[in-house]
Amino acid sequence: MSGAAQAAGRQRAALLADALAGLTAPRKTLPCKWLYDAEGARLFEAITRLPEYYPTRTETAILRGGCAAEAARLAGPGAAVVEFGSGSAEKVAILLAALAAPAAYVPVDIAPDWLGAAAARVAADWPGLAVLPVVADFTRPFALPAGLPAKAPRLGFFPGSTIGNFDPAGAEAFLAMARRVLGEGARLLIGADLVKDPAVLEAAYDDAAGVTARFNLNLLARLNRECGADFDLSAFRHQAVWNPREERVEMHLVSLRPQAVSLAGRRIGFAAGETIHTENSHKYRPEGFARLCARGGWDAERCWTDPARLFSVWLLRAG
Ligand code: AVJ
Repeated sequence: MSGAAQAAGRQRAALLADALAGLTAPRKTLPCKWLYDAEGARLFEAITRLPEYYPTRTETAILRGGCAAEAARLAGPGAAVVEFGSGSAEKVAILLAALAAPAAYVPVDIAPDWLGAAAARVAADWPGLAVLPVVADFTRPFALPAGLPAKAPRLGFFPGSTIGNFDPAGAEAFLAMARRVLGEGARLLIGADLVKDPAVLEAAYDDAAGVTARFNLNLLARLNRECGADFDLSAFRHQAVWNPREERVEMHLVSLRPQAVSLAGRRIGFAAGETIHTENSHKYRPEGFARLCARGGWDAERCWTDPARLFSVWLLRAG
């Protein structure tokens, strides 16, 4: 079997194990990382262009509106940029353009094929930049590539408010891990979505065109495709709710009727109205985010927001 086929088989086995654990628990859940197969990644790109989904365009405007330039000035010349969960690696172009003679770009992503494609694009656009991709789960400690110039100032990059997918303890653990991986004197440029009117938040995660609904339901289609499950997609509906106590938007899939689904020889029963919890997207208040960063070993050096205070971008310095 080819390496790619083996990797795909391992992925399917891990997906099935997570699905069996999550769907037989008293409160059904599926980990949000499984939302991003090829179809899920395509739907997420479509989400970032929706009128209701403000985070991507707001963060991009903040980066362009002086934030990237100031972060680049503070990081200094010859920096090595390490991006956690690089995906399509579009926003990093703004940062690379602002930096004086960046030494290296290290995109870290769990999906080897996208990582290779994104790395090749960046390498073609930035002649002379050492592009050193790392295939790794960025939520766990990993080694920086051996070819990284030892004296290059390290600048981590974690845009998109992806940190919001962690619960508070997981977010702190991620920050502490990033601090250890990047080392003494490092900086981290990180996006964090802000608490706001629940109507704005719920619309951003339940758009009128139904793209986010398709994104969420694709998780069940994926279990049908890859694990031989028999979910009837028309018997579930997408739900996005603001949880004010936890200050997060939750995505669920609601069973529209009593039903049973089969997965790997198991029968999984659903009551009418029972949900599968598929994603948390935590929102922050600036004071709370600064405290979270401090617990993870980082000092807030700068914070930028847009005029409507929808989104924030932070430059952190290793404490
Ligand atoms: C990619 C995790 C930042 O939480 O806003 C978008 C994912 N989910 N719409 C987010 C997502 C539904 C997104 N992140």
